[in-house]
Amino acid sequence: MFKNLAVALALTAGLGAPVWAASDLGFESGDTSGWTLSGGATLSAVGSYSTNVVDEYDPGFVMPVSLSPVEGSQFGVLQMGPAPATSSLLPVSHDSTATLSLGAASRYGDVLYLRLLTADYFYSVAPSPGIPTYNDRVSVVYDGNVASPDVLSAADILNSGYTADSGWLGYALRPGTQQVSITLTNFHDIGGSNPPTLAIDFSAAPVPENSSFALMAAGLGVLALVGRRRQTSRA
Ligand SMILES: [Ca+2]
Ligand SMILES: [Ca+2]
Repeated sequence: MFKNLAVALALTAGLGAPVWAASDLGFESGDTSGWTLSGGATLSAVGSYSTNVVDEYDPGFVMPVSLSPVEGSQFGVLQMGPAPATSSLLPVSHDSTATLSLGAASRYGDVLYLRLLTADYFYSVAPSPGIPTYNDRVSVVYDGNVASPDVLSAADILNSGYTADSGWLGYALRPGTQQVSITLTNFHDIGGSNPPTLAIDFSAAPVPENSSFALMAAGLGVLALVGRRRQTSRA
């Protein structure tokens, strides 16, 4: 019995080290090291972020937003690279991508938070009900599985009212996820660009502390001991 208890304690002792399984996603280190950027994307770790979201096609629209982290004291702000020049009257698109390989695979209960800021109402509302194809959007691909991304678009924001801010939306990370790739897509034409901005944060599933494991293991040990004594007294 004591041998079993010693093995159980030895096993649980090793669980103490990485408390947050995928903490780099929460930007708590205060930097963006580990992320790979493409398409001219810029990514900043910040404690707060304030801006006015504007719309070139609706000069009367100015929406101040002020963001705070969902979890911890830092979050990420992903912004588009410059829009390539175009003389097109029809919308053309460009992408900016940020990719992170997690240090430890995600676990059940881990949540990725995204908050999309975009006022690309021109393509969304005219003609009603809009041209969804041309919506500025963000798509998230897990472990290279491009067939099933999570997608959030300007139309999703518009559908919830006349706002340019999606609010923080949580996406359950699939257990075992080791790579997250986030792509912002901006549609623009000769009239303007109106690029989207994305805030990113993360909350990890709580991990039982070492002392809880030790208590649990000790409790199991007592139960085993009681069981053995009962067997012995019967014999
Ligand atoms: Ca955070
Ligand atoms: Ca746009």
